[in-house]
Amino acid sequence: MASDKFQAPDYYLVDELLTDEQKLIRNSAREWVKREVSPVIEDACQKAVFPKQLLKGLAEIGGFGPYIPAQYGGAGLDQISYGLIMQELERGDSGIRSTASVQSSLVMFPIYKFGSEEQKKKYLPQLASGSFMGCFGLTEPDHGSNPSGMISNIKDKGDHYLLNGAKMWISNAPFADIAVVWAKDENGDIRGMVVERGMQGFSTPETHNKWSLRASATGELIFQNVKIPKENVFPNIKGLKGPLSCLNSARYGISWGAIGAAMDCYDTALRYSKERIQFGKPIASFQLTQKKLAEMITEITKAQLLSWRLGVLKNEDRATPAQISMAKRNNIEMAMKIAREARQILGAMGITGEYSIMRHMMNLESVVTYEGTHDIHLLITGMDVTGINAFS
Ligand code: TGC
Ligand code: FAD
Repeated sequence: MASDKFQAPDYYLVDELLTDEQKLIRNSAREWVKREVSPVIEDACQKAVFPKQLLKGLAEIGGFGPYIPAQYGGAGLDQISYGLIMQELERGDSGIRSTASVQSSLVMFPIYKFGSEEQKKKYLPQLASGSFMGCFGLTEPDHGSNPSGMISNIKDKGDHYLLNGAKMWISNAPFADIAVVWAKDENGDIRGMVVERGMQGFSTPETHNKWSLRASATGELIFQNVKIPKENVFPNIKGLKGPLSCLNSARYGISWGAIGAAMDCYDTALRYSKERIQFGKPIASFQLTQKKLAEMITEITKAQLLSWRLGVLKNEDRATPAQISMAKRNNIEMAMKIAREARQILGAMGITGEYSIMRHMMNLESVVTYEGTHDIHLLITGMDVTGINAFS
């Protein structure tokens, strides 16, 4: 890949809305991505391997559990800092952001929020340092948008539960040390639990042949009579609101992440358009190129303000799930459109791995689907404003 010349756009001086600490955290993540991610990501993506050597650095920049309190090994940061880290990571690659999102919002968050004191002490510090990696099993082969229909189940066997079922499309599954898994108990209540690699009957086959998120490892979780010690089940949550609360946190982070991908595409296209000469002039001098660039920076600016405001509401514990859905949906659609337009500005060069745009474009096809599809988030907004459920 060409050397990383990224310069972050900030048309409305959104930086002035950030605290010094937030800027410091954002800048150190930005520098780390430039130094460690950009030189290796294209190759990892082409080879479809997750660059595991990045895990230590990800932990050091606070990428694992940024808002988990320091007493459990987290960085104890606020929600805007969390969002900014996700933005910078996805500027590098959605797969790197995915790994951090899953570890932070889908593994550490539920253990912190719903776990026993013993579970918190056992897992959180190791997850924060990256010496333990986690994954999150909600989706099943026959239950994606509708997780309440899940068939994975636990049966009470006295001193332990017996877990059976399967989860599909699970980020980080192939290498995770632990999995936060959601399954129904004998009363039909959804329960959360920690399943550890090595437990008999638990396997994690990798999913191959993806055209998207190639630098992220995706797999299945298969449970065949897995003995789950009772102390591994979360004591403080029952029902679908457990996993959905985790999704609120991850979806919020993704709304920032999408801005990172869009900024990278815009910045690449802007620079290229000033350098590429056709008909004796830089292509940036043609009105149609300017229209594309002007619309991109407008949409990026709107998305920055949306996520920043959502971050303020999250810090005040006032952000609603429907507000989060709106930001996730809007910002990903924005990033997908910008990736397509930016790719056109680069002409044929846009399809090569010399530039990051096509990689972002392909990645965003997963991002628009996971954590609730584009249409599911639209229906969440529709239900919020009308009071009528159009899901079923
Ligand atoms: P519904 O009847 O509406 O709700 C059931 C209970 O949950 C509560 N609830 C929420 N609680 C917290 N946060 C939310 N966002 C919540 N939404 C609903 C609700 O109040 C109710 O509570 P209670 O106390 O009355 O029991 O549920 P439903 O079955 O009708 O489903 C609603 C729907 C469709 C919106 C939901 O199931 C949904 O969001 N579906 C999409 C599934 C999804 O997003 N899956 C993501 C899997 S994880 C993933 O993709 C990780 S990718 C990671 C990466 O690599 O970055
Ligand atoms: P379906 O639910 O079958 O939906 C197919 C289509 O039907 C979509 O367009 C959808 O919008 C539409 N649809 C469904 N219901 C309705 C309705 N009521 N009204 C209108 N339209 C509807 N899951 C995890 O649990 N953990 C992970 O770590 C994880 N990582 C992932 C990584 C990748 C790379 C991918 C691609 C997915 C991952 N997922 C993960 C799964 C993801 O959350 C699901 O793919 C997603 O929730 C959609 O489910 P589905 O693919 O089964 O699609």
